[in-house]
Amino acid sequence: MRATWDIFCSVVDNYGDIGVTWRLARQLVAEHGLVVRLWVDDLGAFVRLCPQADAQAQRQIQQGVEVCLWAGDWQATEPADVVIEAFACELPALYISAMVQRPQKPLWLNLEYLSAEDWVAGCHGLPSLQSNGLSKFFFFPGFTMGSGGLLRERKLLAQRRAFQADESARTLFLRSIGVTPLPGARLISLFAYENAALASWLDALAADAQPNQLLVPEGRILADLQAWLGCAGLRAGDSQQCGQLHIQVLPFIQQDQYDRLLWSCDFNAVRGEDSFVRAQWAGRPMLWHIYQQTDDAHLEKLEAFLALYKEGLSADAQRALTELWQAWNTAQPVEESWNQLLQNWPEQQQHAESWCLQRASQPDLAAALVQFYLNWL
Ligand code: TRH
Repeated sequence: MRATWDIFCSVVDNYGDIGVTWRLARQLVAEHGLVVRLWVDDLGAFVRLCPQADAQAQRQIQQGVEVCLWAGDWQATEPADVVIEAFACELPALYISAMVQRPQKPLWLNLEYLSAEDWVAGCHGLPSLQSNGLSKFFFFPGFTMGSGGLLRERKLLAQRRAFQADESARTLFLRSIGVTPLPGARLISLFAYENAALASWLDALAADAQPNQLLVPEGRILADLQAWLGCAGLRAGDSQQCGQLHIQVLPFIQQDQYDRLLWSCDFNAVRGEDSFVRAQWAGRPMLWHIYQQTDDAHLEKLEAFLALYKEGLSADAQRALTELWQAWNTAQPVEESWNQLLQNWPEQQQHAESWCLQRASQPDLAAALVQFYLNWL
């Protein structure tokens, strides 16, 4: 009998919670043949990522995953063999009671947020005994061997490499989302939260010696973009030219298309958790807008990632990268650090590819979860 898995996702905000759990659910079905239910408390957010889904359906099958509405009034449900609460969301009390009563107890996992901090490897896989007698295990995604790894589909890198080696595939894809690559232009994607540093980056791109083509999926950064352009009401499809900078607003596209956008670009500005990981699999230089936390806890996470990522870069390249990422995440001007980064561009490109390859030598997160379950049995 195939093992059954329940994944619980509470959408706190934006698209990271649902983005990660939807990706994981699909991979567990497609690559491990598991029976997966994804419980989501906000189908509206899910429909944004999976437009063919029905925002009203209590239950529906999408790409082999049973997507269920996690409603406030929980109906009795037989728990699965493996239960994942994503990002410490709180499971329904009735469901937990059913887990306790199940003759064969389920494996209960808390899938945590991604962090490069040192302590992650020490906490990954640890059990926490609950008052009801069940153990809940902490499962930490991460960048180093002792962690749970990163979400990466089996064929992802082969697909990415084939795509990047095929200029016509890139052109065709870009055309399918309404983009015509401008000759000689550096292609950049921009996905970020509100960011006061944006104006200084746009200034630098507009004053550059090389043309820049900036693609901006609709989202939270648009207000800053409009403020810089001095316009309002920007929508998908709109474009503007300012000096050497051509800006185009894109619609929010599906995850697979977004991957192709990242693969197509020379540089990707990403945010949160999932787009950040996908940019790493693109093997191209990137800029991370980390999700802001109270007490600036996110800045420590940023430093922890930078410490890992910059290993192997020359001193100049390290400095440019660090200064750019720090300025971007503290709303400071980025012109200088951006221009410095351009000074060691080939090195940054090579480094992005070798970072990607090193991370890909670790087991992926879905495979690590399955292995964890098998070891636990
Ligand atoms: O949207 P995010 O900021 O999400 C999150 C949440 O805020 C969450 O609460 C927080 O804890 C976490 O970040 C760290 O960023 P993220 O994680 O990159 O998720 C975006 C998802 O949207 C990702 O799966 C990629 C997808 N996406 C598309 O499918 N199409 C698009 O056009 C774009 C721009 C993104």
